[in-house]
Amino acid sequence: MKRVLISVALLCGLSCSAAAQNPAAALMPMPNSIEVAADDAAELSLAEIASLSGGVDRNSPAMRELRRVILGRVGADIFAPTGSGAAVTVTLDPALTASPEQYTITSTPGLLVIAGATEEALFRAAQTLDQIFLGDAVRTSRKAMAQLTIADAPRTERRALMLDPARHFLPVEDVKLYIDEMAHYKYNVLQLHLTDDEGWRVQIKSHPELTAGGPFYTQSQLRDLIAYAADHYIEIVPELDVPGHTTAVLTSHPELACAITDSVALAAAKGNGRMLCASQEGVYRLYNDILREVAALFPSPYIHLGGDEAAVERNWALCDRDRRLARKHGYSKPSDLMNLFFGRILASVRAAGKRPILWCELDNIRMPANEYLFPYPEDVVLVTWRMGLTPKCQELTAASGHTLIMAPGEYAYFDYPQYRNDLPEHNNWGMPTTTLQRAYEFDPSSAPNVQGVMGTLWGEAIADINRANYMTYPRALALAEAGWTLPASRSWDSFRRRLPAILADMLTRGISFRAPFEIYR
Ligand code: TNX
Repeated sequence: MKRVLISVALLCGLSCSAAAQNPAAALMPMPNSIEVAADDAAELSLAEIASLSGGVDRNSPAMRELRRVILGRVGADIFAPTGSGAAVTVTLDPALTASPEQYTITSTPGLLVIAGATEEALFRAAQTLDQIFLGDAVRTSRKAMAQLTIADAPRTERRALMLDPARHFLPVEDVKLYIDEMAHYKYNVLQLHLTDDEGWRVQIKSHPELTAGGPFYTQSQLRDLIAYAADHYIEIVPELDVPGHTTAVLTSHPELACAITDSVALAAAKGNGRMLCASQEGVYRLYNDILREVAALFPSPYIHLGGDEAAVERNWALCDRDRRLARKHGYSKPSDLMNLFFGRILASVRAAGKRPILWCELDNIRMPANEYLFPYPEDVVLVTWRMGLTPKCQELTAASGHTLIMAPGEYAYFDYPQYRNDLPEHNNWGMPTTTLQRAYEFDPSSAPNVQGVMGTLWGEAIADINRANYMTYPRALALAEAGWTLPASRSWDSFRRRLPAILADMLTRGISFRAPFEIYR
């Protein structure tokens, strides 16, 4: 078969010329290698399916997804071969060792072969196939597919989005809609920020008082949600933020707050928010119970413990008990109590068989910030997030060997407005703007300790799932490509030309997004 290697430049050429429809016109994220036959006539007819082979479990979510995609786009049922037409082969190929998500798609006139390292890889391949059909609309309408070969694997192993149902609760069915959509773009992790000042959203059976104050997810709802995500090969990571962002837990447990008698000093202290008192045994007992239940509920090997924006100066620094405790340990500054606090909390996480994740905090919130807030234990995965501090977090984690997740405020904070004067005005605390093009410029780096990327949808200004989707898209498409595609196969020009077909498809699913008018010029 005669093939041409389609480079990104060529794809742009293809998709911006009169031939706007082609097999690569709606790929999102762009696969790392794609070859399309030069001969237009040599296409695979999918009007009928002759056979399905390969021995992959038909009941696996990956196979159900492949069936759904081919049935949905060309109307042929791979589970019900008709005896004539194309042969479809789906295999697990142990030779694909670059990543558990590595896959290949090969389409020749009589045969479609999909091979994956794992079922998860086959599910990712199904998304690529879906987008081939979407982009190549005219050919797809003929129930055909171009002759092509795709060989693909992700640049980074974890590509996450984070929802914040603590600030504004999001019902389970809405989170499922969010999962459906992110799966199209090969995201594989959803972090749920389950606790904050505004609410405690996860049922803890041994402590029903925690959820007395508002809507929350029951454990059985969460089990259902976790299984739903797993059917999309998406892992849910729970986050319980400590020791700051804890007004909700302190509402049901006021005895666990700091004891501050100096009201004048309190009124003058920096920061806001109440914190768990580091010297209260009850804090560690309560969180040990909580972490045991959360660890048993979520199959993820990780639990995120927050650790961000702790208002130490107006809590531990002024609390008589904490001051005594700091003196007893010979600590020179109140934030050194973080060592002791997380030493105990992380012990509960490890005892429950999980690995901790924390938001990376440095000794300052602005440059120069040249040290970690406290010496993070080796097994802690850090997330870089503060504006201006990501290069420093990269430098420190590369030196210390900490695994790093990239969620830099400059590119990946999707609660920030996408355009000047764009929404949200509701609860906007003076957020900066992150344009789509800015989000696209993010390069997560190939440093070996960088595990992946995360887009955050902090919920203060996100009242419901339609707003969450509006803020997420199309920027999360840019992030998906940053996390999946190697720099050599990426370009803004190619990305913006692939967007319209994807956005049109989102409309058919009722997914809100900001219309990125600036991509048309
Ligand atoms: C900072 S990002 C926070 C969140 C807020 C967010 C708003 C982080 C680790 N902490 O609690 O919701 O800014 O953008």
